Amino acid sequence: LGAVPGTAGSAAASFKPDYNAVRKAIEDLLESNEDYDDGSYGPVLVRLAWHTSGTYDKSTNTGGSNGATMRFLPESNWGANAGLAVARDLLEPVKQKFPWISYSDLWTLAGATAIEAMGGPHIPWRPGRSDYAPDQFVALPDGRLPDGDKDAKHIRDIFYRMGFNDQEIVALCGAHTLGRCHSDRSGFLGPWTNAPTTFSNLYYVELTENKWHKKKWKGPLQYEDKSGQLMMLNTDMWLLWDKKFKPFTQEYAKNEEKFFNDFAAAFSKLLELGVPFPEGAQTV
Ligand code: ZEM
Repeated sequence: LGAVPGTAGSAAASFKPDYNAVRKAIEDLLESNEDYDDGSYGPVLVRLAWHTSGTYDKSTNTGGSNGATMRFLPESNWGANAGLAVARDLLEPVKQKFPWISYSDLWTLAGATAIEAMGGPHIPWRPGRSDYAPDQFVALPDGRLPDGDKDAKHIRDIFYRMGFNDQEIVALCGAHTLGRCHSDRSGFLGPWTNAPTTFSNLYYVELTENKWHKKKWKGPLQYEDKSGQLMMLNTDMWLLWDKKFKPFTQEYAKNEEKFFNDFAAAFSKLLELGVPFPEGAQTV
């Protein structure tokens, strides 16, 4: 038996962590509050898993989900992380019930579990992350996560830094089929699709088939459709405007199975960036 996170000594020899029980506890939370947003905490849990992982820089091997550094200032207060306390607080009772799991494993497992529970693909996930103590790490510089009002160059700067290619970028951004923007969090407003609690390829279908124009309002630059109900960020529009991104966007609009496979691979990779897994670590 390998090292079990959060345990020490001989007790570890007989202890077998039950990740299915943790998954079940996460699933039970998803629709536990019908008044929250569109009736599911799934999207905000996916965003937590993304933001805890998306700080990774491959050239310095810093950032990523290992450590769960978003528990601490200044990262907890980054503008990009506004609203994610909702997701962290939601998971706190699960951490109390299963104290042997690290926050970093729990947050990433919650994202993977939520994707599948909302109708998406199974996300291969392995345990092995550990949490840093507050005095055990150097705080990351702000600015590692993308800004929605920027262009294709910015998207590539951010995602190439993590080690992703153009196809993986387009696949990952399909997560915007889920959830919505909140004016009190990012300043942007509205959902990308009419089914924000179901994982599907609808984001690419809307992007390629709907008509998008700049929203006239006092808020930040964003696009809206004719109904005014659906939105796209500037970065979303660039998945259509950039000639290298566009073929992937079109392919995913036509082929949901291809999207599911590519998303599962890219999201699983995202959750593992920079994690020092023990040798032979297996998916659970
Ligand atoms: Zn998002 N995202 N994201 N994203 N995201 C928001 C919401 C959600 C960008 C971005 O600025 C924003 C990825 C990529 C990128 C999710 C998942 C993933 C919001 C709205 C913004 C502004 C936040 C708010 O107001 O609550 C940008 C610029 C991106 C790349 C260029 C990737 C990759 C994701 C996962 C794989 C999800 C699920 C949401 C919805 C959250 C919610 O609370 O409903």
